[in-house]
Amino acid sequence: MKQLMLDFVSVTEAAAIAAYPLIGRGDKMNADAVATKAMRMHLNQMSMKANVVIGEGEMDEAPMLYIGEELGLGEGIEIDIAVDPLDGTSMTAKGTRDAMTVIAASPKGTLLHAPDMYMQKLAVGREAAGEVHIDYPISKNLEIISRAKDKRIEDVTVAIQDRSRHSETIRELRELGAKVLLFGDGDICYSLATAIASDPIDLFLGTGGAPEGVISAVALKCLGGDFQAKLVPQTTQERARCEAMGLKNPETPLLLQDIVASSNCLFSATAVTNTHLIDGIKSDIQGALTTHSLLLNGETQKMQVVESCHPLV
Ligand code: VTB
Repeated sequence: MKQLMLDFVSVTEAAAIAAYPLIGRGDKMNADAVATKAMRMHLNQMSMKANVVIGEGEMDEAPMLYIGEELGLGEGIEIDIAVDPLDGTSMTAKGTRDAMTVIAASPKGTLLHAPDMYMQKLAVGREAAGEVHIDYPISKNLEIISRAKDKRIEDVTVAIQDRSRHSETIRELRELGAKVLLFGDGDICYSLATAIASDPIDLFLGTGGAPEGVISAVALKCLGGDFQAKLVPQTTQERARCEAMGLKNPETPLLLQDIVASSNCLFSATAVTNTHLIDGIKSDIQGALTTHSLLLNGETQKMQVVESCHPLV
């Protein structure tokens, strides 16, 4: 896995560079298409046998990087990958913050194979890992975090996506005294922030995309944090898709080990616009680009911030 790390950074860098010209152009479909194409092209040049376990929808819905797609040169290490070519198609289109390209990988058979649908999520850093539970009342999880991090509940910061589906949770968090950081989009960035010691976010809660959830789980695993989830099928078709993938009771809590069963996992993200964690792509006067990526390795639990200067082409 370690040998694939730099290749994975190149994959997310290539996708981010492809999306860069589309910042602020109002065309989220095209931003997604170019990032996906670049990611797929690079993945197919890598010496590996990879299978997309969760990604851009299913084969009939998405032309590329769909669930079940085989990638790589078909030789060498066999891995599962979870992709979100652009966690932030709408942020890229609108020119707003927190858009990044993302990929996560783990040895074959160790990543959750799930449909692309909504997922309820919870993430915390190392201190409260294994202590919190997605089924506990919010008050209990806040107390656990407050004790584990030796801070008052008034000083616990919870990141949650600014959506009406979260209004009850937001109200409850405020009533309990926690600080609520509302963000527009891009929940991978905010969930992994819980495991970065210098970041003020202590807890991430909310319902968002399942691919983003599986990718976040890999990031939290790499950082020694915790991530728990429950799939939230909205229709009978979505429920049937869960069953077809072997998830008979989709609402059963998925603990970190159920989502990522190996610590030999990798995560790479490259910022397109400025994000909560790393800077977006910068261009010099001639148009040469500098990218910033977060590279995580579960085996060493090391976090690297990679700044790359790309030559003009
Ligand atoms: C979620 C979240 C993503 O879009 O999927 C969200 O996981 C979609 O939420 O990170 P809505 O359906 O309410 O728009 C992102 O924020 C960005 O892709």
